[in-house]
Amino acid sequence: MPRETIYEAKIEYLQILDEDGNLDKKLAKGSLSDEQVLELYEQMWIYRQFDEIAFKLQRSGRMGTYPQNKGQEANAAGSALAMVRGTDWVVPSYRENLAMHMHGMPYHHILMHWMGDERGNMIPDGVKMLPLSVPIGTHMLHAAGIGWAMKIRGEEAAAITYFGDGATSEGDFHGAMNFASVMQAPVIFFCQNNHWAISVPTDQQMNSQTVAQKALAYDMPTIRVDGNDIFAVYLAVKEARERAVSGGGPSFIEGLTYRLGDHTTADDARRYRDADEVEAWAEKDPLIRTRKYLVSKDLWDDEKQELLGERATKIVGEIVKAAEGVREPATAEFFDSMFAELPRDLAEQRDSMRTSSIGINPGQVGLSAQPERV
Ligand SMILES: Cc1ncc(C[n+]2csc(CCOP(=O)(O)OP(=O)(O)O)c2C)c(N)n1
Ligand SMILES: [Mg+2]
Repeated sequence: MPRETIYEAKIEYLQILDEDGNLDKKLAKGSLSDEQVLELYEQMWIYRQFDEIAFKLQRSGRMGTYPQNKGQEANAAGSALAMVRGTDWVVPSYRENLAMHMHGMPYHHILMHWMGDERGNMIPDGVKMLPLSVPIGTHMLHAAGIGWAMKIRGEEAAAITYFGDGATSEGDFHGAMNFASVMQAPVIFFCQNNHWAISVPTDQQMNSQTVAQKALAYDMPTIRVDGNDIFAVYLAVKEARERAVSGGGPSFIEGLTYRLGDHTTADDARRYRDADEVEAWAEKDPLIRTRKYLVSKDLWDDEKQELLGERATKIVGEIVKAAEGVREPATAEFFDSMFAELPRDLAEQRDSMRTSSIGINPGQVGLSAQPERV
């Protein structure tokens, strides 16, 4: 009778660009070219200004709650570049605005979403993306389904879905992982481990040393990368995509990063986080290290930085103008965004401008009339 080890596993950690901007040339093979690094630096920098302005819009009463992405830009940028725009599907949470933008979602749509305008969730033609998901851990199932559909259709494409460390404690996460694994669907599960799920730190959220190891249960290739390192993120996603489109099934990537801002504008992280911890992670900022790298290669200088700053201010100003300048929606329009073809009961509600609960009681006031004041 045997009593022996029948399964052993290791989790790989990948860092190519350290926080001082030093690159491991050997590991960087197959990763980003100089042009791509420049592109990602500019994208991340412009995004950072967008994020800052979005925060200010909320603070000045011009927008609703907003979750800042500050500090997590490398995860979004590196992964987005490794996926093929218009071919691959992006199934986001709410901390990958830059990835959404790089795959064709206009920034002003993202602001409109947080301003409460449903039209912000409309995906432009040709853009393969689902609307950003605020419910935690629900949307990975959709990505698994999309991946399965692509496999059935024989498309040479993959889906990437993003979620936080906290989301991996949800049941639907495991449902999606299992399904994608059983179906060998071309899906990349990308966990942005930013160390916190609102006020709950990862070590209280789960009793796993890494998030990456959760994928072992589904026999998925899995890796933890430095999520503030665009080289590592890009390479890991590129390899996972190559595997997915050549029939190798799903992969898992844990991008280790840190949320430098509050959870959302409705939060004050100083109440539960040490200033020292935030300070230590601020030094690992993806923008700072990318810039150091570019400067060390003579690809960047103060003058270029100033020009980028001016460009970013102009671009973000136009984004805000576009979001605030959209025409007021007509009341009936909120029926338009959810279905390609409106179900009969909703069509009736739209035509009568009554919600079903109001509509079934003729004595009640419908939306088209002003309620009487009592
Ligand atoms: C289904 C569901 N439960 C609870 C919440 C409330 N909620 C919003 S964000 C959050 C924490 C998410 O943490 P994590 O997955 O690590 O993502 P992060 O915000 O850190 O990016 C929770 C519990 C929600 N939005 N949806
Ligand atoms: Mg988190």
